[in-house]
Amino acid sequence: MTETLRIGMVGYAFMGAAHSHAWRTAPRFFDLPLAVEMTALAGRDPERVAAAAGKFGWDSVETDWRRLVERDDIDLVDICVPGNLHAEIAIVALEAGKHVLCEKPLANSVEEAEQMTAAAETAKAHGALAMCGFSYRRTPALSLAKRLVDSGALGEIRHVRAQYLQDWLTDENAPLTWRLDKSKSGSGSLGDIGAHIIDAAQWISGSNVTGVSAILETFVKERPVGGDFVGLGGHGGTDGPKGPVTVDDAAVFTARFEGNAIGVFEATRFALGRKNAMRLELNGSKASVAFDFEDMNSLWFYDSADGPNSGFRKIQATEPEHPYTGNWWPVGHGLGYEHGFTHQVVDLVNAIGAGEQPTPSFADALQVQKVLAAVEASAADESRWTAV
Ligand code: SOE
Repeated sequence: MTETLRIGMVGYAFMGAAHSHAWRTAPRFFDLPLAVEMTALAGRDPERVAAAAGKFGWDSVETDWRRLVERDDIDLVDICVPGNLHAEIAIVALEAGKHVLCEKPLANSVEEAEQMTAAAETAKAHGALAMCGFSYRRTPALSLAKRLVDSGALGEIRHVRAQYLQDWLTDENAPLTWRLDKSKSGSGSLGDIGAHIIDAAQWISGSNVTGVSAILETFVKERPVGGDFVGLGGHGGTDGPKGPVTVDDAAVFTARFEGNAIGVFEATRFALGRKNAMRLELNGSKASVAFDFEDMNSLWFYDSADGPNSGFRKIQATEPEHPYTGNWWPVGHGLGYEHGFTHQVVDLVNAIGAGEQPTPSFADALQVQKVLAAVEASAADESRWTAV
C-alpha cells in the first residue's frame, strides 16, 4: 500500500492559495510515490484560518504554528508566511523530524539562512528533507532552457540578462503591507522578486554570482497604514495616517559569475504595464535563449549553427517531450502560473519518496541570500559611486 505524506501548512494568503492548489492537484495529474493528505492548516485568526481551510480543502486547523509542528500526524511542514517567521518555523520543524518546504527568499538575513541550512543538514542525516520554493524553476520553458544549457547547446555562457518587472506598487497610496516592512520581509523588490531571477540565473547558467555592484531606490517613502490590508497593491485611501516604507522599491545591479560570464539584473514593482515580466536571456558562444514569463509557454532560441538567415525561433515548450508537460493536456494546450507550484510539489514528493535531497536545497537558497546581502552592501557603499 502507498504510504501517505501528511502535510501541515502555515499561512493561507497568496502563496498559501498557490501551495494549497499544488498539494491538491499534484497527485491527480502525476504518479507520485506517496499519497498526499492535506492534514492541517495553521493561521492566527481562528475564523479566517477555518474559512481558508474550508475553501482550499484542508482537513483541520491550528491557530498556533507550534501546535501544527508538534502534531504526530504531520510529516511535512510547508511555510507560506512572511520571511521574518521562516527561520524559527523551519528550524523547529526540522528538529521535530519533519520535512520542510519553505517559500522564498529562504530568510531575512544570511545569518538566519545559515542557521536554517545547518538545521537542514542535521535533519537530513535523520531522513528529514528541506527545500526552498523557487517555483519558477518548474516552469517548463525555463526548465527547457536549463536542459539546453546543460546539453552544451549554448557553449560558454557570456551574458546573463535578468529582469523581474511588476507594477502593483505604482499607486502612491497602495497600503503599507508586510512586503514593504523590512522587519517582516527582509527587503523589497530585491528579495521578493529579485531573488527569483538570481536563483534562476544561477541555476540555468550552472554558476554562482561571485560579486555585484548595485543601486537600490525607494520611490515612495510613506504609505497609508491602518485598515485591514491583505494581498498585493490595492488602494489605502489618501486622508489617513501614513508610515515609512523601509524597503527598496527597485533594485538594479551588475554581477560577475564563476567562469567568465557577466550579468545585469533589475527587479521592480513600479514598471507600469509589466504585470509579471520575469525575463531571462543568456548569450553563449554558440547560441542564446530568451524567456519572458508573460509569454510563459514559449522559449526563444537562437542557434548560430543555423547560418546567416537564422533568427530567434520560438519553441512552444508545451510538447509531451518538454519538462513536466506530458502529464497535462494532450496536444500542447499550455500551462499557467499555478503549474510551477504543482511541479514543485511533484519534484519534492518524488525526492522524499526516493530519500534524495530535493532542489533547490536550503544551501542553494543560502547562496541566493548571500547575493541579496551583497547587493544591499554594495548599494549602501557610496564610496563606490562615480559621480558625473
Ligand atoms: C509579489 O511580487 C509576488 O507574489 C512574489 O512574492 C512571488 O514570489 C512571485 O511569484 C509573484 O509575485
